[in-house]
Amino acid sequence: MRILHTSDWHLGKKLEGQSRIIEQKLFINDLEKIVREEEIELILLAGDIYDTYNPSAEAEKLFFDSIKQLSLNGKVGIVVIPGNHDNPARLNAVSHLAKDYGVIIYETAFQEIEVGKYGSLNIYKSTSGGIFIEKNEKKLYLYNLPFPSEAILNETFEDKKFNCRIKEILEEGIAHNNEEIPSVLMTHIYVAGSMGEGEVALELGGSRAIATSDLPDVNYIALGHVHKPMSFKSKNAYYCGSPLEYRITENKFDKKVFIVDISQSETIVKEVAITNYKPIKEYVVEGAEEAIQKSNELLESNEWIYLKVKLNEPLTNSAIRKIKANKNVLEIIPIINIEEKENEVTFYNELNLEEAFIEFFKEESEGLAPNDNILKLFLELLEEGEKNETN
Ligand SMILES: [Mn+2]
Repeated sequence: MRILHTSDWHLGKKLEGQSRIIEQKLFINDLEKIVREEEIELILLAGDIYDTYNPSAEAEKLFFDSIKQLSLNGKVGIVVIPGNHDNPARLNAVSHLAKDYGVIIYETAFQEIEVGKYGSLNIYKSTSGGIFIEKNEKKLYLYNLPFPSEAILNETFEDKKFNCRIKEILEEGIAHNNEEIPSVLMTHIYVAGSMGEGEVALELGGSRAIATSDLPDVNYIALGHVHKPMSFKSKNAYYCGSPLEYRITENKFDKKVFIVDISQSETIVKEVAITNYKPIKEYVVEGAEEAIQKSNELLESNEWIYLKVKLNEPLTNSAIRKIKANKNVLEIIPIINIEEKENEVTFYNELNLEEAFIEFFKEESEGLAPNDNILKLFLELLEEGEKNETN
């Protein structure tokens, strides 16, 4: 069977308050082209479909349009699991309508999907968390584990180590395949690949992790959660990553989806690079003038921009306005000349209030002194406070 593996769409996600919906739509259009050209039979969407628990109407509409579009109106099967960013019940709410398009949306772990026709997919047998899929005279067993929070699993991990419990769940889930057909696992989880058994950090970036050795031996494992494409080849396990750069730290690697040919005897994985519709860039300039010039230069460029500006004094409002005339400038980051920054302890009790305010302001703003307006405002407030005191 020919599978397309994608994850972490984060529909509705914003970058410094700016919408990414246009880029997300471009991605879906490109994905449709890939589905058609590569003759994909089944799409696995491994969680974090939305960015928030309460997605906007715009984000939900994009998801509904996307599953219809990518299923080629029911010719291609799609299986979806919730990630940690998704609201499982809300994601699942559309599942009855989606069924005719060949789309299966999981809400919880261990869910038993109703047997029957889903578009051109035939689910001929169903187990707790697993489905036996038949399509184009090819068969596959797919076990699905949504992001395994305690709420979704309906159990606590106090007595057992998280990774041991997940290992047990996955092994049991895969063992349901009692036919001579390939097994595929889809889940949304942290796999701490470099750690050996028994030394798995329970917490990794706020999420619990499992080790590579906790994964079962199957024909393919479609992982979601990590935004960078990664592989654990000994286990046929892959993170395809997110389709867009969602943070500046993600601009160091290509965005991908995976096309996987799975048969009983072998698994062939092909990486397909996704166009970077609007890259995130960082520029470093010196002084306000250069910052304004750079912003002007980049007016027509299709980039998200972080502008680092080396400064000796704060930018004026007028300079900020001129820089921000370029709507792609997400943030102006001041860099203060370190040499001028004093490392001494400030003894506030030796200063008058105005001096103390200036020192305090500098400490809070990486060495920048308050401009005249701020200082004036402070002195006015001070005066008012004194007046009130004497009243
Ligand atoms: Mn995630």
